[in-house]
Amino acid sequence: MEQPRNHSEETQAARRAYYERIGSDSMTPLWEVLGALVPPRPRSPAVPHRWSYAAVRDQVMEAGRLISAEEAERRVLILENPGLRGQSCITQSLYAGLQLILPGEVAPAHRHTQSALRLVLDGEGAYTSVNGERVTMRRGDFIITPAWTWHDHGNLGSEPVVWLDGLDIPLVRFLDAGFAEKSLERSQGVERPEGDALARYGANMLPVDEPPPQPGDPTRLFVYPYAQTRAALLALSQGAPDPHLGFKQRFVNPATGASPMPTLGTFAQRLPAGFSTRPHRCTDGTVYVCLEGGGEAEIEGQTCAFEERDVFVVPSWHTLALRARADTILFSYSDRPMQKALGLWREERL
Ligand code: 1HN
Repeated sequence: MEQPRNHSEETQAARRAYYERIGSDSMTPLWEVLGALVPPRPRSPAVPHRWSYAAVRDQVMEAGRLISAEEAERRVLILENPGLRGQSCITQSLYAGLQLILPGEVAPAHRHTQSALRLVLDGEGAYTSVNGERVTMRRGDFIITPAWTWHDHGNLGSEPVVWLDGLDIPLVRFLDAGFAEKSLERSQGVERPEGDALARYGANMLPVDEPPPQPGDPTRLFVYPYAQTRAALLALSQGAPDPHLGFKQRFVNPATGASPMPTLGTFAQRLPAGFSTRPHRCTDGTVYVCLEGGGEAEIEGQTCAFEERDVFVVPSWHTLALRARADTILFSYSDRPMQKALGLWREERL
């Protein structure tokens, strides 16, 4: 016999009334949300997006006229994913921002449990100080401040300096594991000469008596100079490119082979002029920065052109194909080490 139509309406009404009653006891039915909670594949609310450096540079410089680095503590324009506005995120787990420091300014010393990376984009003469050692920031240099390390920045030069900050802020917020502390000193005292960490940890050697690092320890090497990265990528380019990635390397803690910091994976990639990658997708939503050259990123069929210093984001499980107009070098970062540690990371090469 056919079910009377009003039976199903009655059922629906009874269910809604039931949901309201259990709602007042802070409960809700799983069966209404199960599909969204356990999707067959990632469905990120993040969207692909590109920030053209040429288009935003004036706005970054305007911040320099409105607030000092000292007053701001960090004078940064956050790059917010258009699908995640108001959350200070570029992906669900990652933060990105453009930081400006003017000649003579200091961004005062502090430390926090969030891990940070810097990628120098524009200008010369700034330094960052990490646990008592300064490093001069040159264009393309990749510098890290691991969790709970003291850090401050200054500009001893004569031009504005801009870099990209990448942090694991959304992840640490999600875990409710954030601590932060301001130093009593504005700038850290210099404890070691510039270049000490690079010589000690970044030259295929370790101090003879130093105990081996524990898994998950951040690298003691905190600067990865662009000159080295670039030379390595160029030397590799004499071989055949990977059809999906071009010539792509990951940065490591040279003492362990793990990522420089436990939460952030960082990569450098060269695409020769005219090269197109095959489409590829992976579960780590990734922030790309174009250091040299330019081209197009096709993300889920949507084309986005990029030039030097542009930043673009590819959300989780979005198919990416890259095309290089000129010889191109890309830096990128993602949460891949966390996903790998948890057995979650997947990729698909199409
Ligand atoms: C931070 O410490 C820096 O040290 C930059 O330059 C951006 C965003 C949120 C929290 C801490 C820096 C930051 C930050």
